[in-house]
Amino acid sequence: MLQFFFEMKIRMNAEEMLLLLLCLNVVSFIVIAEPPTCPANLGNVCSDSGEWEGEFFPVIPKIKYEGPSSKNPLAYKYYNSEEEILGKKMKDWLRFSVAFWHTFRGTGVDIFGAGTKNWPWEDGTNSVAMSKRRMRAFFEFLNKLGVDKWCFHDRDIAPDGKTLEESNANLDEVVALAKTLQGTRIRPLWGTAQLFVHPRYMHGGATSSELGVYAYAAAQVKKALEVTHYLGGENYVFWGGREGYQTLLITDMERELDHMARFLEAAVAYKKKIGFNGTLLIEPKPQEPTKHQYDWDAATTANFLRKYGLIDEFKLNIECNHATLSGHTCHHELETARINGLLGTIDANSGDPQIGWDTDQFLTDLGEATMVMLSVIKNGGIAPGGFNFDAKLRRESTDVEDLFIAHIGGMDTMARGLRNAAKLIQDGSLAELVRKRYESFDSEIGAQIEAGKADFEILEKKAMEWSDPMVASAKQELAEMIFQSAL
Ligand code: XLS
Ligand code: NI
Ligand code: NI
Repeated sequence: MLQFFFEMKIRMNAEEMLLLLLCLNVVSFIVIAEPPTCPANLGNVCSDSGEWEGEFFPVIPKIKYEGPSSKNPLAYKYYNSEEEILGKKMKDWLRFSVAFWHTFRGTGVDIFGAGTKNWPWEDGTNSVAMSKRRMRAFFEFLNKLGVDKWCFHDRDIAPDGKTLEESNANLDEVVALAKTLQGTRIRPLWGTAQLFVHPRYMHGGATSSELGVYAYAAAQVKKALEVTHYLGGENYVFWGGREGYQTLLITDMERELDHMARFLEAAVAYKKKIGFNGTLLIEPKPQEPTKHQYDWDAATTANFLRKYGLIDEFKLNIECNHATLSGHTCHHELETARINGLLGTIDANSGDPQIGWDTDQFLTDLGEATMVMLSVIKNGGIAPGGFNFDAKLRRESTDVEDLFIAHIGGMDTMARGLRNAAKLIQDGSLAELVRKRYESFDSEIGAQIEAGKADFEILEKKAMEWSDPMVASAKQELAEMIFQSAL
């Protein structure tokens, strides 16, 4: 190789040499971008077949609660499913769900590099047989974790076919197996259609400029609603993967939004037609993949639903990482949804304050988890919604046990959040601070204002009578001190 470069150097000028090196670099990128193949040391166990002998996770025990003093990474320290907190079992407050796409389709790929995970059950293909084997691994994972809900996109559980009919048939085959594996205990928290990976969706699905794509997306959602219903799913989520724009110079925003509303109306009608009683939800996100996603945040989405008369047919799926991308906190988005009667379900994850995209990390911040649980408790719980771990292992975490550790950590964080929030509510000092802050409105004239009976003339008369009002301290630092003491 060195000799080769030496000879070439004589014949090439510097520019040509640079070009050659760049080409070689590109080639190496292409090589590393190959999908991971079956690890060589697994012999014939790893083939394009649904067969698999024995357990997928033989060294992982059923995960149990061992309490806060446990040092066992494969045990819950705070999540004790049957324990009652504020009159409800922890499992009923939290209603955990595993996201099929991240946990079982995440390869660790990023824009600079290939996948890093070599899960033993993967054979490098995207066949129906592989999908079925993966589904069996997934249900063993759920059972060992003790989680009884899951979320999926149609296309991450079964491969696209050459035609829509073939894709539907693939989905039916995998869904039939999932239905058996679910048994009587496990059900989807929600299903959804993946309307963003395939190139046909490059301009969007419901907001695509192409009529044929709109129809294709409708057919895909129709099928996804059917299979979610068939599996006993409790909800159905619309995340507008590419429902947005890159530039308004070529976008008829008004027309696209009208189309999206028509699409959702048709989904409501079809849901009713097939007798699916699950909740329909929209998952807001401000940007990524498009520069501007139409379902920017909870308030924008609520306005959209109101404008088009869909407000009683939908709720929101709030994702914490999307909340921070939109410049809000997760707590803000949950409260906005809650006070609008739209708090449906939660994608429990978190972003990175220094990275400006959807890093989908497991939530491990106790303060954040406590804030989240304060909203959930105020809402009286979120059933039939739940906490879906829309979160993935970091690219550098490559052991099978990391899949368990990540979920255990995420569940324990939410469980601690619940315990802390309950402590704060039982203690009552925070609520007392808030009560006192607004107590001037607990008066006759305050009641008149809140009932919409105080016009400007009445208020002017009062203002003159009272003269300049005394304004009390907000006590923010005291509130923060009380909050911290519960963590
Ligand atoms: C992507 C979204 C997605 C939805 C489901 O950012 O979070 O994963 O939850 O389509
Ligand atoms: Ni999500
Ligand atoms: Ni996300």
